[in-house]
Amino acid sequence: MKIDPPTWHPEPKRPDYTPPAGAVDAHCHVFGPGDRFPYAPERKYTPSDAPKEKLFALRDHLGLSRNVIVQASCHGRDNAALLDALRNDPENCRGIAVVDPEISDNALRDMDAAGVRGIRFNFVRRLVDPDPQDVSARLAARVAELGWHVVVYFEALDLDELAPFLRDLPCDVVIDHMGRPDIGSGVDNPGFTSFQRLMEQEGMWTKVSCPERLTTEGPPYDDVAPFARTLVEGFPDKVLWGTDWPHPNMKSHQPDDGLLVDRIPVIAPTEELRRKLLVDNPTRLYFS
Ligand code: 0GY
Repeated sequence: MKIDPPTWHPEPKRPDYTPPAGAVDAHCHVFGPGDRFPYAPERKYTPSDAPKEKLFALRDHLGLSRNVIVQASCHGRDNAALLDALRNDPENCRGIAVVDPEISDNALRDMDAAGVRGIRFNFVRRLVDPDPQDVSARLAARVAELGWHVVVYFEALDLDELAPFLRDLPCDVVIDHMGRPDIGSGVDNPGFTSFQRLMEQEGMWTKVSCPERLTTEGPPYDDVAPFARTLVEGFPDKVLWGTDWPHPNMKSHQPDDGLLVDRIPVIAPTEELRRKLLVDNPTRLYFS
């Protein structure tokens, strides 16, 4: 499989906005290096290596304190690269794994000790062949016993079909990238209204991340900001923020992570909202 060229900006700016102490990048990935942590045979893309050292250097450069590293589809259900990163900085890193439904209790407990706090269900068909919902529901019940939660990734068009499944999960649910709203049809579009209705349920969270992927205009992503701001203001205690570094699959441009940090005051216009988004909420979910 052809290796994608680097999808991240080679020299992100140093942000003008300074995040508060303890700020968490709650959505980022590590890729490889492939000679040590091979990519999954069933992967739909092969990224350039983006190892933990690069992620940690970026965290320092951006003025962030902690990372939640999310297993991406190119590593399938082999969480070795993720676990290696977590064990390298246990104080400041937590992880979201993707696991085989038949995984043993012991393997789950080992992951818990390494800092894993949830599993990801990916329903984006260009990335994976999703498991049946009943299989995923059984797995969610098992990890709920560890106090873990579920992270879900889906496209806005799949929301209606997935909502009953998500509502019934026996644990907190964190929805990636605002449920990938259709930015072109405006913040009042029915899909985004349904999404906010789902968010009203206790235990539903979302990441106000990925403007670079959702935008129809490009940087500085002014078209995406009203969606993120609506969620930050409407659900201030249930929103998380992340860079999505190293931006897998991005083809239109290499996002500047410094710019993504500079957009935080636009989507979270008060200091209190920013503290909740960057520190209080992710600390409650991942570090306490
Ligand atoms: C993201 C987005 C993408 C990729 C993955 O697991 C993945 O491969 O999540 C994407 O291509 O939209 O969250 O990083």
